Amino acid sequence: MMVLYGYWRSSAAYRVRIALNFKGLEYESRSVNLVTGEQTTPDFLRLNPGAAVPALVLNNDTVLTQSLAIIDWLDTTYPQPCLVPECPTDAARVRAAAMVIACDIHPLNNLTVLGRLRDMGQDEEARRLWMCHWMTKGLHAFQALLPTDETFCFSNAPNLADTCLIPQLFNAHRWGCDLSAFKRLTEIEARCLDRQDFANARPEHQTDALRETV
Ligand SMILES: N[C@@H](CCC(=O)N[C@@H](CS)C(=O)NCC(=O)O)C(=O)O
Repeated sequence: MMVLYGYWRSSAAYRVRIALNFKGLEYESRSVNLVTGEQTTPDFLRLNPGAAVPALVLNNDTVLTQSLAIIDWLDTTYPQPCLVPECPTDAARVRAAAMVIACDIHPLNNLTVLGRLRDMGQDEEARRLWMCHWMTKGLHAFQALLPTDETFCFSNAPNLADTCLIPQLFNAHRWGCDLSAFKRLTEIEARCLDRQDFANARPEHQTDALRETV
């Protein structure tokens, strides 16, 4: 069985959990506690020298890293149901939206960035404002890329864009960002979280969350 190294609150790992569930694939979850620094232990660095989750270990022991690369591999290897449309133009539009989140917002909001801000003397509220600033900017761009008349981000079924959006909104709620300008996105969120595949991937339903929050 494939093994997913993740952490309940990691939005990048959440993307991969959604993709695995969406495709109905079984996997074993192993938790890497980012708060205690397990991502920097020699054992984990052998899996991902980038010291970040997710990492997916395949049945033949190949290790895949980077959430978008993992999802791309899943979509190529298990094409149905698809996460990226076949038409190259549609695919590029969906990937562009996903990249607003994974490449534009996420690197500025990472744990290492937050740690650096703290070390530079920024207090909790300043760090919260930093997080919300980049999320709000990115979510405006993301929302503007979407058609306005679809049930999910780009069509009547979720795809890669929804797979990235839902974890990003989890982060936005967690940091108390004002989402009043993103009605279309929060409506999509409600529809996604009504589905079993997305709901089962939710951070609060992961075993490491249950361990940490009791
Ligand atoms: N671009 C990477 C980002 C991975 C990443 O930064 N993961 C975060 C959790 S969401 C992490 O493990 N951070 C560890 C740290 O900052 O020390 C991906 O999409 O997989």
